[in-house]
Amino acid sequence: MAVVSPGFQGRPRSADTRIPPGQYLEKTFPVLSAGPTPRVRTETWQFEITTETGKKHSWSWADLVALPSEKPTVDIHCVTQWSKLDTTWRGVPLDALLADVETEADYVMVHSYGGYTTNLPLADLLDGQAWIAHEYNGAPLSPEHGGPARLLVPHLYFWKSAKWVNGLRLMVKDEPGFWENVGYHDYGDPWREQRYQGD
Ligand SMILES: Nc1nc2c(c(=O)[nH]1)N[C@H]1C(S)=C(S)[C@@H](COP(=O)(O)O)O[C@H]1N2
Ligand SMILES: [Mo]
Repeated sequence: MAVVSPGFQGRPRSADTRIPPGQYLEKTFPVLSAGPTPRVRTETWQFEITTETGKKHSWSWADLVALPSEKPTVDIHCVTQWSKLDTTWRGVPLDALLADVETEADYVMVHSYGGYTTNLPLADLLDGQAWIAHEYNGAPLSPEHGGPARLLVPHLYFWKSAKWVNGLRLMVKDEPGFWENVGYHDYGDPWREQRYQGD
């Protein structure tokens, strides 16, 4: 005889259905940085996209904030097992920055002030899935969370969301970034628990 535990079907589809496997709900906003926080001034800030042929496209801070921005509210998932729901940002969608970039490349290396790097497929930066975020919770993004601007790719583990971002290098072949080089996954889908290479 089948035993159905009471309440199973009536379980609210709330927070728990938005927490990927192996994650717990975090209410604070932890800071996770592999090194010191670089102090990046908007006066000298630059964002540069380099294609596989070496062609460069660059934006100053004034260029960036002049572009139409969006206000995504998204859930974020760190590989150290915390997830945070309904975080609110303002940022420029990568679609806008990549619109005039001609490329045959399928992969991207994201570069940051301070030397951090992370790799992901180009497709994961397109179609409204990723932003150069410069506000969090209605205020300028703080330095410890990646200010003045960070990448925000909420559908992948949060190590892909490079803080203090300053450029993208388009790659025909995938290459590992900072954490990927020491065993973290090249893609990092939290719903498939792609924490480490081979997962
Ligand atoms: N430049 C840079 N970006 C980074 C990191 C870093 O060490 N340096 N850490 C990554 C990791 S592991 C996570 S979980 C998030 C943490 O972002 P937060 O400190 O804003 O929570 O940033 C990611 N981006
Ligand atoms: Mo992380």
